[in-house]
Amino acid sequence: PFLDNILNHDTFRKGAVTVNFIQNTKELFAIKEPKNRATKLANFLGDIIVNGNPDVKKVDPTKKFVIPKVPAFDTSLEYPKGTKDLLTELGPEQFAQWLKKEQKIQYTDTTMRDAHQSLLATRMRTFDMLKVAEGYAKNHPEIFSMEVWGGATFDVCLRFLRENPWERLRSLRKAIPNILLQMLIRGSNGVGYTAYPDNLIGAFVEQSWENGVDVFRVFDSLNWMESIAPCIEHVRTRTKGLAEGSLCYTGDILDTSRTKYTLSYYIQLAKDIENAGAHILGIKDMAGLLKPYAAYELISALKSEIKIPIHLHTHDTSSVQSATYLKAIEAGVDVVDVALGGLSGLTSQPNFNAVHEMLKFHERENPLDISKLNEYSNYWEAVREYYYPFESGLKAGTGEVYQHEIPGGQYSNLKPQAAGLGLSDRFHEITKMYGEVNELFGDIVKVTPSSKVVGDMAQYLVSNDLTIADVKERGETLSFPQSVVNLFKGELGQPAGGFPKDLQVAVLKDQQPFTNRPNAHLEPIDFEAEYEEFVKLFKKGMGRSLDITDFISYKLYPKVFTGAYNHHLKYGNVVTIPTKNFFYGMSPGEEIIVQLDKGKILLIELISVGEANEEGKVTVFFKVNGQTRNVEIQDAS
Ligand code: 3PY
Ligand code: ZN
Repeated sequence: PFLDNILNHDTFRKGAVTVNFIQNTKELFAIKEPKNRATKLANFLGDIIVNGNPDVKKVDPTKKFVIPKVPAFDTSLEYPKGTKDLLTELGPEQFAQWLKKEQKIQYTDTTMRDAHQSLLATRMRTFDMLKVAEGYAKNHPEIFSMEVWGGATFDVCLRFLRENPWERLRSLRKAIPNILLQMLIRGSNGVGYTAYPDNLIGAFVEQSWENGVDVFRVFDSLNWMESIAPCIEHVRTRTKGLAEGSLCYTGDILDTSRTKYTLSYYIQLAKDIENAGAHILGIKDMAGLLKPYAAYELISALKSEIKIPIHLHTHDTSSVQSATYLKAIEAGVDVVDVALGGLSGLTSQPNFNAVHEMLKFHERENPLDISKLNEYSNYWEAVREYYYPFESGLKAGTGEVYQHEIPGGQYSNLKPQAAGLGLSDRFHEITKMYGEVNELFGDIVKVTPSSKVVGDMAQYLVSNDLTIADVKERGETLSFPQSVVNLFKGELGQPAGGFPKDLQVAVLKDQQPFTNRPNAHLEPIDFEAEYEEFVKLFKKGMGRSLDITDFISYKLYPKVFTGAYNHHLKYGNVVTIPTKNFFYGMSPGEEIIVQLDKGKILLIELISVGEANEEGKVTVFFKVNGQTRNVEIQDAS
């Protein structure tokens, strides 16, 4: 590039070069940004081609992909008005009243968050979402909300996809200005696995709103109001969005032998959530345990006990959850969560397209353009193929879920985790043990992060050939996984009825548990001073200046953020690489288009891949926008 700069410089071309030309001409040393970016991306692709994507553990060389067909839409068409416009017009309180009065059943589309979190280990890339976001929002303005952010997506974006989650949010907001965007937030645990200082959660909520979130589904993994209420308060005071305070449903209210999570337990919790200022009540059935008749009873009771509208979320792990929706709709639920056909069912949400058709000619029908909805389902069905290494392998609904109670979002992660421990062939032992560990822990609510603790314990026991009886008999001699120690110490809050005392002593040994809010033990963030430190630490930027959202990412996930930052310095912004190439590289002769910015594209063709030299370096030959570009990649094998 330096030589190019000299050759192309006006002074040089005019033949007016003097002795000090190089020394005095600063711009010769500037490497042009796009070229630099192109080189970085070529290095990234070269690395994937030579070494594979480290996140893909097994490649099927016979796998064929079909090109996903993006449903047509009129780009010049203005966005039809939707719920986002209504929220802006009415404000959150009146919006909630509108929702409550609305006769039509309302739909939240979870395709871009929970659906892929639950089926594909959260790996869906922004690239595939943006291809359809605008068209979808223009074709289906009747949708209540789209869940597109939060939960595990934040962590996975940075850790595995090397994307900036905030950039994902901003791009989706831009493409979907008319429909409410929704996120999932784990109360005091934010989008992480542990409690954070209150003022960090407050800033996170505020920035989420500023960057595009409208509906905040707030829950706590132990249904602990002391974690839910402060988060609702952040939404109410720092945003103009909707606080959807949520109760997590577990157990079975119809089973009179189970006396912990009863109908009256849920009614009390719902009242507490309403009193904490929620605009909407969420019922978060994360494992898909809410059976149809139980749903009828629960929703009917809540409808008469609370005033705010009710939003129901479930997972179709058993495959009977459309029936649950039917009964819930009959009982007057206001909104249900569904996923587009191609990414629905099993551990994901019930099928949007099918639920829509189920309600055709019903008095609460909310008619949408079904043929277009089917086209979008087909799009996701094709896109899903790119993510085949992340499928959980579950092929049919399972009645076992009522015994193990594993959340849908955890199920697809548990399999690779078990494989990582060399326990693939003992997976069903782990799921059975998961249920037994839950009993041992006193029957707790299991959802991120408490569900992870139960999973860790189940895997620990199976991999060490230990039983529940062993823990009961000689727990004090065992050294438990760190997450179990943290749970029993009170770091995730307090479960209903407290922890089983004997087990708590065995787990904690000589440590003392606490019973107040874990946040009370955390120093608040000193935003001014720590931000300054942060800017110094990451002063190279990422081709842009870092801002408060980057700082928040760093405070939530310091190591993961640093990894993503270093990846960015080395390879640039990889969000624009097509998914097939991001995971599987390129084949010789293949040409791809990479959109850098609006109107700026790179045409990248892989010419050939050389042999490794004595140092194990492989030269990969590309043509980038017609010019040959070679990169040297260290073969890691
Ligand atoms: C999450 O917290 O990520 C969940 O989806 C819980 O169900
Ligand atoms: Zn869920």
